[in-house]
Amino acid sequence: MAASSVSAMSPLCSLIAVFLLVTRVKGGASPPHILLVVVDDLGWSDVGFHGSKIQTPNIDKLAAEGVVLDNYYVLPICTPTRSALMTGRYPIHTGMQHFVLYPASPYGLPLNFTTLPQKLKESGYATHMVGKWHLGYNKWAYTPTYRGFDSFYGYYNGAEDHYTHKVWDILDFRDNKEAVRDLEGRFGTFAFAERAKEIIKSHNSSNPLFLYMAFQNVHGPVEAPQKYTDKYSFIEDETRRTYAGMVDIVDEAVGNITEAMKDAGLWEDTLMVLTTDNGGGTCDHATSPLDDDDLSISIYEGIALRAGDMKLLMSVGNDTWFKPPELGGKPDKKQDIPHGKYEEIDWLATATKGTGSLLDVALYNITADPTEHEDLSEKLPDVVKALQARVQYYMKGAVPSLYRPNDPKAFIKAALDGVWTPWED
Ligand SMILES: [Ca+2]
Repeated sequence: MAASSVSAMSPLCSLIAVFLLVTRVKGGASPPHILLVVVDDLGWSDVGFHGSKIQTPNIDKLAAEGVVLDNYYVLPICTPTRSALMTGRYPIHTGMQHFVLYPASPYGLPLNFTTLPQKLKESGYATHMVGKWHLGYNKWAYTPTYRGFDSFYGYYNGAEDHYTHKVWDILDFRDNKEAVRDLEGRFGTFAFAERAKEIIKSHNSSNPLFLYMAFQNVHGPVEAPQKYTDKYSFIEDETRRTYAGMVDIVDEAVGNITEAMKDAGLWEDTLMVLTTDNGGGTCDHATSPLDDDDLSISIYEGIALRAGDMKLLMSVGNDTWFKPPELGGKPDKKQDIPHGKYEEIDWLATATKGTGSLLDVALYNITADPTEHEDLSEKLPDVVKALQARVQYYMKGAVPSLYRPNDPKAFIKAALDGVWTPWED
């Protein structure tokens, strides 16, 4: 199979995530303020309004007042899903479909794609980003303040120590372009919430505000101040208990930020969206719908396409997931593909290797059969055909992955500067 179509396969795979939308926008001509909150790797069952014992009163209140989307789809890992969020495009169309960017990855979200903050700036928005970028920084042109954000306070990579702000033992923290070297010991989420409050407080309310809050919580490393973990002493597993504390912290931050918007008189004209980027990172003891190690970062579903009640899967691992145990399937319901075993470019080849075979097609009525046990592909061939045609439509525009291996020069520059920094300019 040609590289381009191979690359096109996996990024359509999906996971169900936590999402809620709160709109209090009054009628009128001026555009609303937008607060876009991404909670990294937040698990499905780890919020109060989904029945968790982890306390998320602020998020629960927003859910009660807003719209909860219980069933929607995202990409399975950080960089691809964030590239989609910033461009509105499938990663197969931007070249960002490969795994996540590493600190020395010599590429990023291609500069020819317009980003969400760039479009909002055209509409008169003040645009601010706080938190995790993870869309490239090999050159300054790839960094947030060159991609549509008026200001940036956060880190370029995928995750760092929450207290030292180091990735692979080197600092990764910026205030716009300047390295921030005095935050040692301060838990990142507190600093992010503080900056958000400052942005909100100093915003001129006659202009629309776009604030992209990309929390590191609840992504690993699993760390939290004891004050927050002590509330969860009933959780025996220490990692899970600490993770619960991390969720608690981010809920508190959401509460503080929304409160700041109320104090500043912005809230009544604000569209707020809260989502996770890829669902629960089970390796960090979050929960995911299928509750299995590393599932959140797998390409488990191959191609998934949803239209109305129907969901089409193509090229998925043909193990036993499509045959539940009560019908004779094995209890180990799937063959997951640990992310470390991905081929560098060719995800489908990896999938084939990992699973032994691929199931060509499966079709489910998600409304009637939410756990996807009854494959309707033989009963409804016309639906399969229509959805396959749609997949082909998307795949026509697919481009090869931009993946390139780590560049040693990135490490040299970072070591010299004492901070991860663009190294190709
Ligand atoms: Ca993530």
